[in-house]
Amino acid sequence: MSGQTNGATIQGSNNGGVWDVLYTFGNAPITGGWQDVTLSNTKKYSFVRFVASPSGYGDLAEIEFYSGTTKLSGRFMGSPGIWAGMTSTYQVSNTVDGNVNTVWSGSGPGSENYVGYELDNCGAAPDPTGNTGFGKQLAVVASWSPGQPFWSQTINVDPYTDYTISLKTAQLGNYDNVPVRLIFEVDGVAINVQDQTSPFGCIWKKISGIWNSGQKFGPVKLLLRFETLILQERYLR
Ligand SMILES: [Ca+2]
Repeated sequence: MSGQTNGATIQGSNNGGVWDVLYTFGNAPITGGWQDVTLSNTKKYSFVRFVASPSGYGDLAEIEFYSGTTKLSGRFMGSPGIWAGMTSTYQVSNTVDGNVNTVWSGSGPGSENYVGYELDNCGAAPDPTGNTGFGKQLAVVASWSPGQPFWSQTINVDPYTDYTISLKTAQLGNYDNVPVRLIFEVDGVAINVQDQTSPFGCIWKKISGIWNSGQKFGPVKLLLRFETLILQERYLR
């Protein structure tokens, strides 16, 4: 197994298509049992996987991914090829069945053999407090109903006053890279505080702007809604 592992990699991604190599296995002999590999990435990822070397078939008995001491979980992803078609013997899910005596082996050598996860909640859920700024954190689960408001609040304003309105946003999954635009409204009219979220999961982006109250005085309704931009994107193709 040692020779076949030489050149295997651990990779991370935030869209499931473009992958960064986080670790490359050398030719150190592997005598069986668990081998710990420490990853030095500081970038956060929503996908992680093991990819076989050019001569490798996978050949793993078990694999686990951790962030610190937290074992990561998510949607399991494994390559479909199975050695000699022995579905019940060498399937890729053997790598996560908790049994060190069951092994995965792909149908042929090379990087088409992979096993990993699309991680729940961005793996180690990203924490925006590392950024500058202050305020309460609001978690919103949005529906697939573009244009529908998903948050609103009535606030009291003074006339002809600048108000800074800002939020930080991240999608907790990849969602096929669908761009989403977040739009603030005041009393039903969109204001100039709006921008597109990152289409990639787990990437925080600040959306901020200044709204002048003009003649408005007293309570106004501040509302946040979103639009998906997939129709425009298709049109542009
Ligand atoms: Ca196993």
